Amino acid sequence: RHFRKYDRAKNILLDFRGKEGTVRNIVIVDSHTGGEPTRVVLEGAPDLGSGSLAERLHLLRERYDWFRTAIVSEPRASEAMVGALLCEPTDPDCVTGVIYFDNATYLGMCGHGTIGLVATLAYLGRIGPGRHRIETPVGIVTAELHADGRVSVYNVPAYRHAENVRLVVEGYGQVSGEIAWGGNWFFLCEDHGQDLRFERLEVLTDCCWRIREALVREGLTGANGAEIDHIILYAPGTHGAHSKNFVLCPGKEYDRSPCGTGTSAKLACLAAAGRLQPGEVWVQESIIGSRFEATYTPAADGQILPCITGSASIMLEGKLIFEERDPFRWGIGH
Ligand code: PYC
Repeated sequence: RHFRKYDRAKNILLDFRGKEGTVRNIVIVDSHTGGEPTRVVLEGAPDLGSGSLAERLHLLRERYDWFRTAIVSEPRASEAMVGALLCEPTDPDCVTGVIYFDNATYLGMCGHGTIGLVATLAYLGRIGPGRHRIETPVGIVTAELHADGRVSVYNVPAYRHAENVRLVVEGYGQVSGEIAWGGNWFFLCEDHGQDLRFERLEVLTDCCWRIREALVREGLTGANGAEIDHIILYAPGTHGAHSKNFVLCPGKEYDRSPCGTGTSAKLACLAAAGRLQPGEVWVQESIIGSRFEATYTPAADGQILPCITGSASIMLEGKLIFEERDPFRWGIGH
């Protein structure tokens, strides 16, 4: 880290392994989806080659992680920001490829981010109403831009991995829940005993973090040992919503939106339990009161194909500046 150098004349950055990366002209558009921000990076990323999106994510993580922190960390962004790096897709039928990341890590898929990405592409005049395929590191998703600006995301297949998982959570006692995949790994909990109110963000964050620690302590994972890095608490919804949630993301930030991949995981659990029929609408409310509408169609092997609908608002377009004399240009703490 200490060996990073920015050569202003040549417009290159040498990272601590001596690799070069361009840091000028990082062109962005910011949006928010139900309160959760997305920063789409249009230009200026390091060259990640032409491998699969999963391979490019691996390269970004291993070699250019400073790029992630520079884009989404404070002081340039808020810790809630999710980055969406546009990439050339390997499948020519896709309108774009995308790699999502947040203040702590990289995301396989991101529902609110895909809604923000589609709204951004529409704002830029790159797409119009209709269906568009988007390549992600965990598969191709289809997004439909409706004439009124709403976006429906046909997500990757979701499934329940484990049910009735019991945990003893330090400071909170015993809870039970389900482990499910919806494009990321989730632990979904209904019997947490917490009052899901916005004023209680700190205690809700602490409770979820302790659940996450308990999962690690008990060696509980998703398929193939994957870390469960998203925790969701549920309560009855308000104003006609079926449910309200509090979602804790990997970097200890809560999702302001109802979480598209989390809602996909929820649908998989509801379907597996026979609590929601194919095509039936599930309205998921977030801790700040924003909403997604969700439905599913059954797929092979007990999996489901979720469809999540929401809308995003464009907030900003601009260019990021990295001054050499700025000690926090890669983000506070990086
Ligand atoms: O909407 O899928 C989502 C998401 C994941 C993390 C933050 N939002």
